[in-house]
Amino acid sequence: MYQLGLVGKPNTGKTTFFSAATLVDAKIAPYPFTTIEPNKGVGYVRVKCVCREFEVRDNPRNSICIKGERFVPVEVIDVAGLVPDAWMGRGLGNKFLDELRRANVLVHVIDASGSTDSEGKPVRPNTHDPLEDVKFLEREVDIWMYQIIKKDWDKLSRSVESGRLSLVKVLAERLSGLGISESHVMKALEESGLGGRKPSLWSGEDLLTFTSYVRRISKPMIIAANKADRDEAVDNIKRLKRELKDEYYVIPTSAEAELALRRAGATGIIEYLPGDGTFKVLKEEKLSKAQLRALEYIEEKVLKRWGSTGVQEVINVAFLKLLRMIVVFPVSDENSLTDHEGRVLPDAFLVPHGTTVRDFAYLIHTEIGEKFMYAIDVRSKRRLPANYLLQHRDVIKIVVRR
Ligand SMILES: Nc1nc2c(ncn2[C@@H]2O[C@H](COP(=O)(O)OP(=O)(O)OP(=O)(O)O)[C@@H](O)[C@H]2O)c(=O)[nH]1
Ligand SMILES: [Mg+2]
Repeated sequence: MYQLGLVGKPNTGKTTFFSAATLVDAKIAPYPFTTIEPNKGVGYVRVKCVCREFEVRDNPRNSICIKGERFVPVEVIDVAGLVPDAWMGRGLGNKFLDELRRANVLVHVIDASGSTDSEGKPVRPNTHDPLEDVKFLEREVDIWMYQIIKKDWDKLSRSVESGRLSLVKVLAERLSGLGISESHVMKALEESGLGGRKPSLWSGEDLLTFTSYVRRISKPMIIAANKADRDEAVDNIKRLKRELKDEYYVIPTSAEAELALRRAGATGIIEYLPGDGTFKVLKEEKLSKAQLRALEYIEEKVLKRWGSTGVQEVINVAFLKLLRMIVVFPVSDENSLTDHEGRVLPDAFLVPHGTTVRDFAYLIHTEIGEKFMYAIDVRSKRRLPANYLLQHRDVIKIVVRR
């Protein structure tokens, strides 16, 4: 399963975001370092299902369909907070970043209300500039990677220059523990312009430049401007969006609001679909005065102000825009849209853009890949060649040799 990692300084709402996205209970508290061991759970990318278009009732297996919206699972991991100079051992250090090795995308959760200092201690709202947190986190992650690369760099660069080892292979091997591949390294060498330069001539600065490229390529990041329900966050979010527009998607979020709505939704007191801009109270009599007030607050300060709580949007933008992934619906029968067991539209798979139908066949099962003959586009009933590039929300049938 693809994985999304939540990062940031302590006390910004990472665990609240995690719980809101996964409905897994985890400790949330208004002080730093509440989380020490990582939390893991399943969250969802939300896409329009194809069931309504095909006018069928589906029986999803690997995903969930609610009111024509398909929720495709992704793993969410929430780690401890990171403080400036964690790489030197401050706070909890940066060892726990190793937990993010499998993360395909990072969500930097910041406190947009400016009410926590650089270490996550509560301060008066708007006395800390959240923009600073963005730069600090990039640096901490860079140094974490840099330390891994620079170990016996001299020895490594000599073996590269003597022709015994290839630079790409050496770097990829060094970084493989962080989930970084040869293609990530190749891209970073190319984009940084360092590919043509002898490794023994790389300065410390060059190494850091390379690290920063490889970080952006292998762990792309999106910003959740959290605590957006607080009035102090409003101007900050405008400024963050403006200042960071060339580098980041900045999405206002209220993780706390999302958690409250999801929990109320799970008990059936309200009807709420993650990502929606509205909710409906179903059992008003079950709501306490405090709960009613909380719902009014959410309506006023979050939904009317921002359109949604932002949590679902963050997950969607992370996978569908930043990683440019698509969702594909495979079926075994192009007429009934079922699998072998008669389930209608059973699966929805998240795959990288650029996936061909043959790649997709291999993703489903090696044997299906090996026996692949052609595919059928269920909408047009046309045959698709092996190198057809899958499109978002394609429904396909794969035909294999017997
Ligand atoms: N107003 C507001 N408060 C929030 C929001 N999200 C989280 N909080 C509060 O922020 C505090 C910290 O939340 P956590 O989720 O524990 O933060 P964390 O980033 O996981 O903290 P560490 O585990 O210590 O790194 C708690 O008091 C939350 O209730 C939000 O959207 N709005
Ligand atoms: Mg936490």
